[in-house]
Amino acid sequence: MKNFTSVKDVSDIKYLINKGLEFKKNPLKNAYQGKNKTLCMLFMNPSLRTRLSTQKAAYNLGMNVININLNSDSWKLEMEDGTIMNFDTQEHIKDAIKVISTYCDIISIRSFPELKNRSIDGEDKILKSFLKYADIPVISLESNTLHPLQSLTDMMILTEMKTIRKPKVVLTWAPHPKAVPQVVANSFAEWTNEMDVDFVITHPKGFELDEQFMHNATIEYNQDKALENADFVYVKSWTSTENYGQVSDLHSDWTITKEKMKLTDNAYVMHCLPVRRNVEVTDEVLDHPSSLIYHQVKLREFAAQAVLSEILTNGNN
Ligand code: AN0
Ligand code: CP
Repeated sequence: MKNFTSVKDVSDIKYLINKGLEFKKNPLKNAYQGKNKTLCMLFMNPSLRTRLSTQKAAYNLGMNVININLNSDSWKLEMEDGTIMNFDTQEHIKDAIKVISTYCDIISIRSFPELKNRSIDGEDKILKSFLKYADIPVISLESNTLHPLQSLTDMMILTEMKTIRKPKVVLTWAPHPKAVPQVVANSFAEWTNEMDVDFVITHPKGFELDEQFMHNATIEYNQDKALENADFVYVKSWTSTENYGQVSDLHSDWTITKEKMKLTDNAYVMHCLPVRRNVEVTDEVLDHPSSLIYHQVKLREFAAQAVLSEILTNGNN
């Protein structure tokens, strides 16, 4: 594996999931694999989990880490090719990427969508610039379109918590006071479609996700019906597709409550965090023993470690 930006970069998903679960058992089993190698972590947006877990994973492999908040710690970057740079931006992204490639061995980047124009966000221009100009492997820490480190973690959990029968996994939309990206939901769908599960997605009309990641998932507009007999309920808010980037109706009856969970088959609850408590999901659901939210946090470290270790092994092939 050279880059990690989508499930498409992974040739053997089961192998990568199991590699992550192996690191969970023994985080220091390859403690020197990354000795004298440097991971650069670039953030254009806030992060708590991705920053901590990826950095910790790199340390578990003996790597050095350089963390930069792009646009505040460095020069203001120009993203468009061919621009006459006599305005606000100070350095072209292609020069910045070449500089980082000179000093580091793996580059990782978080760049959220702007949520102004869905088709422009769908182009994932910043990540593509990294793939184009970097001379070293690239890892997405959540791009305009996908969040593969989160999704790999979530697939590790679906694997680890196997139910007796083929599990029913429900991805449900949830209310949020602000418009948030469709990225985590699309990414969860992209990966879950590779798993042997019964996959149902539920959301109000007008919140349709990206067709290219839906495959055979069942779309059910009635949340109660979708939740029936679920084994896993994955909760996430995402912006309306009809009114992209806007919150015109909170749909507060979509909050996941204890009553809604009674429709399921004692399902586990998952959320990537950060979560708006008592808006997306109630406290009693999030703090119930069947909530996996902190388990997801823990496994983020080992998902990132599996990815870094694979890239350290094969990234230059
Ligand atoms: C971000 C998102 O939905 O993409 C990050 C989640 C990992 N969340 C929010 O913006 C609240
Ligand atoms: N789940 C997740 O990626 O969290 P952060 O945005 O805090 O990194």
